[in-house]
Amino acid sequence: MAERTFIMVKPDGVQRNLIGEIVARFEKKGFQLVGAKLMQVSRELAEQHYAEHKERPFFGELVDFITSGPVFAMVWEGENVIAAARQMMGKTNPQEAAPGTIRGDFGLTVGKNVIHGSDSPQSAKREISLFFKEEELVSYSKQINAWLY
Ligand code: IDP
Repeated sequence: MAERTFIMVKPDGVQRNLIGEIVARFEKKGFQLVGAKLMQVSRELAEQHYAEHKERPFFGELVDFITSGPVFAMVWEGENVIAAARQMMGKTNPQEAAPGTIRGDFGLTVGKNVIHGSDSPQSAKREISLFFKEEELVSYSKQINAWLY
């Protein structure tokens, strides 16, 4: 099975009407959407999602921000999608993210950097199962794959 990653348009991206722009970039690259939903993240889910940052001074802000409004959670599939998505997102701090990347094109500050994407196969697996039930993910094949692979 092709690699899968967890991608989330954060509350700032949803408020700024960037869902369509971000989905379009992943579609045009050739990746395949296998699950998506607009949702309100609970504090419990936010704390689980950001567990690795629990000891950081900005943990409270992180949880406040990700629960401040709806997010658009997605699972994308394709060859090397975990690393490719990180490249498409750009560096964590939008001020260091290259133009052409999502954070480079749409972000200004590290706290409101528009998008989250899993940083490894382990975190992809963990985050997908935190946000999605197995039956919410759809496996299917597309004819266009013959022109991509
Ligand atoms: P990533 O989102 O690029 O994987 P991480 O280091 O995992 O970056 O940090 C998670 C999120 O925490 C970032 O996307 C960013 O919004 C936020 N963050 C990271 N560093 C800081 C900081 O120094 N101050 C405030 N927020 C931060």
